[in-house]
Amino acid sequence: MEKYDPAEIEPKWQAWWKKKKLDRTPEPTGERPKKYVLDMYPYPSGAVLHVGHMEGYVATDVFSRYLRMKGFSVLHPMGWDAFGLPAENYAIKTGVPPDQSTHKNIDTFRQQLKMLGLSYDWDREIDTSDPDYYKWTQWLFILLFKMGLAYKKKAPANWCPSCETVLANEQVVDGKCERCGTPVVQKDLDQWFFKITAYADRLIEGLDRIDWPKSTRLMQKNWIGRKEGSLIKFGVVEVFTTRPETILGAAFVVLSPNHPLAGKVKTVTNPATEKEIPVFVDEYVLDEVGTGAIMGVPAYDQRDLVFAKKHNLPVVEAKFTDQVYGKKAVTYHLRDWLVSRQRYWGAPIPMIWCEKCQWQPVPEEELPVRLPTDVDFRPTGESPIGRSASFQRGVVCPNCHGPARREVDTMDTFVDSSWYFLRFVDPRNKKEFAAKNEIKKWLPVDTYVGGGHTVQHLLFARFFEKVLFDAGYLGKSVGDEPFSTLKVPGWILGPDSRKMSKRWNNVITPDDVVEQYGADTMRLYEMFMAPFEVDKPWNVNSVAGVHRFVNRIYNLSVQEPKPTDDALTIALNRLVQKVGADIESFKFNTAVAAMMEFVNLWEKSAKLSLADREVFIKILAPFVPHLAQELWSRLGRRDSVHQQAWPQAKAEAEVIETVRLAVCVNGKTRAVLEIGSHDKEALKEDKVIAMAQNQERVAKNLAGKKILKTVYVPGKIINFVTA
Ligand code: ANZ
Ligand code: ZN
Repeated sequence: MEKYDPAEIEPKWQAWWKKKKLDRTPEPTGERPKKYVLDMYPYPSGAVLHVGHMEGYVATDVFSRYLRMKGFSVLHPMGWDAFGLPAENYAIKTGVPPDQSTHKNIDTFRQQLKMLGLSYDWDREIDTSDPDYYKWTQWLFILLFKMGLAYKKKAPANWCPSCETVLANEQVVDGKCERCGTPVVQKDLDQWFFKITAYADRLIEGLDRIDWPKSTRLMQKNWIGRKEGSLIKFGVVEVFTTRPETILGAAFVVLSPNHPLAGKVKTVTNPATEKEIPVFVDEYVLDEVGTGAIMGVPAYDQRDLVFAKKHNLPVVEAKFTDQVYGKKAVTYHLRDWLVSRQRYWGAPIPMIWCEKCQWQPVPEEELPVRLPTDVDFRPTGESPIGRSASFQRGVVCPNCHGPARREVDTMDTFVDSSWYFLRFVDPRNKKEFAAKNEIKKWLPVDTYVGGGHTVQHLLFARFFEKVLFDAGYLGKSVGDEPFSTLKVPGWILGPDSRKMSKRWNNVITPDDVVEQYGADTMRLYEMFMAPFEVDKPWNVNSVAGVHRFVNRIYNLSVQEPKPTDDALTIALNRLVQKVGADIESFKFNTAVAAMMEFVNLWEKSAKLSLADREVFIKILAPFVPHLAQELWSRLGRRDSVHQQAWPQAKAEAEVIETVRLAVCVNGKTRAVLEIGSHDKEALKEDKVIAMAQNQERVAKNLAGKKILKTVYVPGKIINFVTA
């Protein structure tokens, strides 16, 4: 027999599946209900995907293959989050247009995913930088504009001096640009915003209706930061407080450094005591909370007490008052989403400025507004598209047909990803972003898998879903939450337990692993290494161990089939149950461990029938699809193992047969023994005889007699012949 050779069998079966169009999405029906299993689509950067990126992709593949075998129609698509700064920065450095470098990267990523045998429906592939896609991103922008949810205003914006662009609040981490780490400064700029704050309460309320990790839901809730309290005027300064009853003790007012009145007002009146109190400016008062101004109540608020001590301010103890000053108010940490970017490689904002008619949306029939190619990418703080000669040619106001100018900013790439899951249900539609019946058929996404993006993508996508729901594009059955279940994979760390990075020289690529061991080993190892949600280092020895396991399966499978022994029958039945349940709850590692235990037993007994081999191969199929297909075909099957039904586990009692033994004394039945067929120990001859002699009626009949002969016919009878 030849050796297990993944380099030969993996491409062979991939080609066969492709020819058979196995990964096409079948129509859901009453008997074959839908499941939508989605990965967070990747950003095709210049680097290759490393093994850490693959964990989620392998998990959704195992899950999707399992669901298909369970009789579901599974939508499992893949695409590219293709716009974004790195491609543009690369263009600035090298002169290679972003369009070219991005598509080269996409080709590399696609090839890497295909190499792993991931069962995506490639007919549905989408690319957000394709005009057929961003036409609809622009259309959605206009929809929001028409709904009063998109507006332009001059506002202090987060500005990254290095990237030379504005950033959303969500892209500023600890005061620094999330991408390059440069401290962010505030700059007054005219910017487009989406009114996500109008959905703040619904974004909180919906969190109770989705099956997401608790920590993710909590982080979203805190980010939205709803607080109930009062707005109270201390002269010209309005403060926000959650404890209005403490106002008698308010001994000073503090403004945030960016408050418009900071440094301008020195003293105000406490409306409850009518006393003059001083006004300070300090960083402990945050811009984004309430009004950016507080009343300092050092007797009851710890932060205020610290501040008062530092500045030698009085600590006034006063009784709580129930008199009402000011008005009840709810404040949020969430701010409207700043979506305009002064960069090139994104979807142009489809708006036209006319002095007379102000902002007008580009008429739908003129979409997409294409990205011009006659552009010098170098960032100057103004949008590079502003320097295109072609972009403004012949532009007139859609309303009065007078002279007008296009908006030259592009959209934040998070706008592209806020609706891509909707496009997958109908990716080639030329007339709508997706047909209503396709939306109804597939949404919501049943299982969404990916890491990070807690308060960016995952919040923005929920916002879009609510807007589209309100606009009538999603029916009641779809609802206004896009992702029913969210699973977040842990990080795969380098062998040195550090985050994989070029800097540490600890990056492991799937390409190298596949070359050494094959895709099936790589897949199985990633599922085996640790629980899905936890961070875990790559372990070179464990990969080799998993590879030996795969080899053992291959070698066992070419042995002569024999009737399965009872112990193995029971173990296999348990395996069917366990692996199914574990896949459903994303406990892939324990599923693989159970398969290993089974293989140990199989090796020991070497007795597994043809039918039971088929069962075992079916269980392997979601994890090691190529090997399973190979073994399946070696059993003489001409069809695909991936189109078989998942085996049905039997109740334990049905699997364990009972061996009934008549116990006779001199040919007369005196008792019947019942022993489980799996209990090999109890079925041994000496054990059976001892048990038989101990039966009450047998013992009575044997009392005082000498046993001349004991006849034992396994599975049938024991006869004691006495003198
Ligand atoms: C007076 C007061 C008295 C307050 C008291 C609290 C306790 P929590 O409590 O976390 O929900 N606050 C208001 N705006 C702020 C800002 N921009 N930056 C920092 N702190 C701000 O937060 C609400 C409280 O945080 C508010 O109620 C206010 O202090 C403070 F015994 O007002 B309180
Ligand atoms: Zn006009």
